[in-house]
Amino acid sequence: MDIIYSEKHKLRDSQTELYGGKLVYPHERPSRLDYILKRVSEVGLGEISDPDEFGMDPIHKIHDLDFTHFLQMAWGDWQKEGFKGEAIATNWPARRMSTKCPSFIEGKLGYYSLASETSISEGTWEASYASAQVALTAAERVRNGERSCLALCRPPGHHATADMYGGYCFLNNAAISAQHLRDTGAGKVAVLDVDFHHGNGTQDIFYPRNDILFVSLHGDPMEAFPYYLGHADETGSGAGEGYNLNFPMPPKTTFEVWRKSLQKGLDKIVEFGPDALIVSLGVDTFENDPISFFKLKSHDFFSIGSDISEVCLPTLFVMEGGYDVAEIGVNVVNTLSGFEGVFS
Ligand code: OKP
Ligand code: ZN
Repeated sequence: MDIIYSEKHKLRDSQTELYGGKLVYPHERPSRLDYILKRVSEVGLGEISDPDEFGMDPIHKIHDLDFTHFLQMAWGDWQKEGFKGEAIATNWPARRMSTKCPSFIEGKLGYYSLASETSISEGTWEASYASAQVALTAAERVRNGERSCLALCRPPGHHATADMYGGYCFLNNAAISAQHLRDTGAGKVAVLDVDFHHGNGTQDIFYPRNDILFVSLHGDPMEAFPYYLGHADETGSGAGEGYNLNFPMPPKTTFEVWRKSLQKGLDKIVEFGPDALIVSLGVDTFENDPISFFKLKSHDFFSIGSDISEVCLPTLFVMEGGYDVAEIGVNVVNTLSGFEGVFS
């Protein structure tokens, strides 16, 4: 399987995540991709290429102009005020408050975010932009007839909405590539999100639409981030009714149980009959993931890959989460090896 990768992900190396009331070195860190690349070369998964340049146009098919402008300016605006740490949102337009966008950077951070754990730091925009180009390049490979391609995106994207960042995400790489496939000939696209966390951004972006099906398997939002979206009764709006499918699952869910949801999700995708499949690939369902609560084992990821391959669709894998850094390479590559029919 071909792999698209940009060194520019390293430009995002935030030093602070607000976690358990402390500022810790972020779970979403550059070494995640080093471990994936190491495993890719150990098993000879495929050839690694740099992304091509698609510019801002495909990004603006998904994200608002004022939001991407904010992301580009935020670190500079924050520094200009003389703040010493990284840019962290500490206030939001909560229930019954005004949704007018403030002019001061501290107000803007809350306006354009959905959570506080994700600091904006130097290079965050440049890495996020490169991450989207990686996804677009991989989408082009699949469009041009490759059976599958892996977009080694970092930062991840599935929590980002049209106008909000958070949950370690800034630009929604899966949504950008789904829309790109639509705009270049695909009539219907399915997005299957197997990351531990609900893909609230992708759901929100495509919620009113019937040309892009969104299916997500995740920790029940009653007990897991992003908390305020991802319930089973969220099925789409208007013309999009019936084109959003959530499988929230409880703490300690095993692969045996998780796989039954996967099968139902895949059945729905087959029934939908898309021209391409995008997999938001998070491996934070792993039993030792430090911030998640499912119990999947490393060998289970082979089966995830082979189950997905059985729907026989051109498939774009877009990297999302996975925070047991030492095992992330094995878990990602097992998934892709299973997809390719290689079990070892
Ligand atoms: C990003 B992705 C845990 C809080 C978690 C952010 C999690 C972001 C996950 N107590 N906060 O979906 O892997
Ligand atoms: Zn996740």
